[in-house]
Amino acid sequence: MGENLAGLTGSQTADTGLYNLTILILDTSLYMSDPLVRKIIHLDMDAFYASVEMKDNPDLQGKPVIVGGSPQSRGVVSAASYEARKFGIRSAMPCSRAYRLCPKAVFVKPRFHRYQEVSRQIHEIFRVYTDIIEPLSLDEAWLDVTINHIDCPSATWVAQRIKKDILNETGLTGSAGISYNKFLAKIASDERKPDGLFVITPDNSADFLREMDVKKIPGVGKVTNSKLQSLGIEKGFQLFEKPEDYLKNHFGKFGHYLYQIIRGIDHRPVSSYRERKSLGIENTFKEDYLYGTELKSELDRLAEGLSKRMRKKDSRARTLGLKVKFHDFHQITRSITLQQGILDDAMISKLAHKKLAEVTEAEYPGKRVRLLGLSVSNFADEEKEDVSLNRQLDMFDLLEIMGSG
Ligand code: DCP
Ligand code: MG
Repeated sequence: MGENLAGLTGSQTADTGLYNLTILILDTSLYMSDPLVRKIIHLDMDAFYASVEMKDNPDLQGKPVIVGGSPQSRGVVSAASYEARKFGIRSAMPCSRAYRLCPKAVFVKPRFHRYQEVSRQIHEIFRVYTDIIEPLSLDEAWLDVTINHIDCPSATWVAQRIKKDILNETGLTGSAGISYNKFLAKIASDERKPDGLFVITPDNSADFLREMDVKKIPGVGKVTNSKLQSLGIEKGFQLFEKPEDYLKNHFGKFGHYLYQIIRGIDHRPVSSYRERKSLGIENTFKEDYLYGTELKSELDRLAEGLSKRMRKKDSRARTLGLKVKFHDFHQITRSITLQQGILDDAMISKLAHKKLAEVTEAEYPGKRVRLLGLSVSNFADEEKEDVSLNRQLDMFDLLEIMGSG
């Protein structure tokens, strides 16, 4: 586990007299893997907003669903289900045009709170495997799994597990790209969408990049793409043939980036500095419990411990997370976010019991529980950071990062 990696996970043990409660403080910023042997996963959810809407409302299953403005409005499409894409509907297209392409499409208003909630749930799953997580947007993140919490040497296997966990816990599919750097992992995740998994290894990256359309390179937007086209560059091998000075003359600093990236060179670390901390507490029991008096008092104990810890740190959080590990090591997480106000002691206890009852009675009845965990996140004083979580990677980010690398 991460405890023996300096800076990866701070861990303290508080003796309560009866139980040893391990308090985890996730601080993810200090650890970085060797750039030459990295194992990176890029995970991108499929038709994210639309899939969440379809999951929450079974009437929408199998239909062309468009999340965005109404057909009469001047709004644009945020997300289109894969069924809607068959009609040529894409994100950022005016809703009026989407309606003309498919009049029977169902238009749904976005519910950002819900997407944030699902995004947090997915991040909880990521954290089971690694603390080095860099979100790019609500539905997309890079994970460095070179060293991971389950000590698994295969990043592909970890990606499969993550995809499975996401499906089990949210009912949604995502696509994973696996490679030895961020650029290649991101390109890879798009290769087999939806519900895809694609690996680019050091052995096959050169062949892959030769055949790739250069417009897929992150940072190559419409303008850069038409400039590349006017220079006769559409495929990777055509970009590869150009000398660095030629590319720098035409694209300035971005030319250096293009020169490097088409050779599969990208030393940017997965940097989790944007990730907000969460505060958690968990306990593995000496014996496995069925849902009942013992389990409820264990949860009370955890809730008390967490509240105490929050007071000490003066934390004001909005999201409560529950982790349950069953006797067969199957682990699930559930979270709940307050629309208004912050979590107080009574609320933590009430919500924790509500979620535990849902999980153990409704979802997994009769299963024995081995571990319970409670955590809080989404701290009130960090609200502004939501903007950075939502931001998309653009050319300026890339230039900045590549320039400093
Ligand atoms: N989004 C948006 N406006 C855009 C692009 C995206 O509001 N122009 C939102 C809605 C998407 C979410 O961000 O559901 C994730 O964006 P993606 O680009 O990952 O697209 P999807 O997840 O919808 O589809 P894909 O399966 O291609 O990843
Ligand atoms: Mg997506």
